[in-house]
Amino acid sequence: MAVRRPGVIALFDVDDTLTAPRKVVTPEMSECMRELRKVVTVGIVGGSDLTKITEQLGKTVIDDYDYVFTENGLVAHKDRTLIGTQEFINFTLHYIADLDIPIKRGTFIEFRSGMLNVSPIGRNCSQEERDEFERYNKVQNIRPKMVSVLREKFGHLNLTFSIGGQISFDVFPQGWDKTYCLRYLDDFQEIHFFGDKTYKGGNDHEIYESERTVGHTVTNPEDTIKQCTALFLNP
Ligand code: M1P
Repeated sequence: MAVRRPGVIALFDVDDTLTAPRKVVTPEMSECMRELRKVVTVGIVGGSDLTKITEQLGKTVIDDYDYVFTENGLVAHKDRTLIGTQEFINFTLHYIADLDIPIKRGTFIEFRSGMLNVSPIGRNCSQEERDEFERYNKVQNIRPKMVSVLREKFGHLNLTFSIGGQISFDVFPQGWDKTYCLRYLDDFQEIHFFGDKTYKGGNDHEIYESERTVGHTVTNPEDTIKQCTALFLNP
């Protein structure tokens, strides 16, 4: 019996690599993968979700590969078990379920392009409830406490937790913060950034601190006008 080579993984795209685009895997390819798995760890990484990948690679796909990364790894299975984001979501929803706060509404986790937005009260709350939560949070520190638990538990995922707005915080891969937009501004030698949450952990922090920007902390829109006037309009 062949011994698997330690530390070696063969990771495969799906369309046009394991199957014809959107088509079902051939018996020959399945057999090849079975043989390969005897000598190295084997994984797949596809942009589609698990339903579509299952249609192509078969109902037993999570049994047939050591790693199955669907949605580019947003949903990850290792040895049949969900790891990563899904584990994060399950843990976070349990945490919110156990939270003793006066009001909870729906949509506690919102999927956005490139980030998750987590709200202990739920994004379906009314404006009044939102204002109330903001006041409550300032005293009870619900968001910072929750972030510190999640950071501790999921440190290995290299996530950034960014507290902005009133009722939520954003979670995204490191580097996918507001500095991401700077790659489109290579033509500018001087980039001024204005934001209120420029402190560590705030969602303006990274771009405010960036070497490529001159950072300005503002306290509210009136302050923004004041600072802009002093800097650009009536220097
Ligand atoms: O722009 C700041 C934040 O605004 C919203 O926060 P909240 O709903 O908590 O007030 C969210 O869109 C959040 O993602 C964003 O960072």
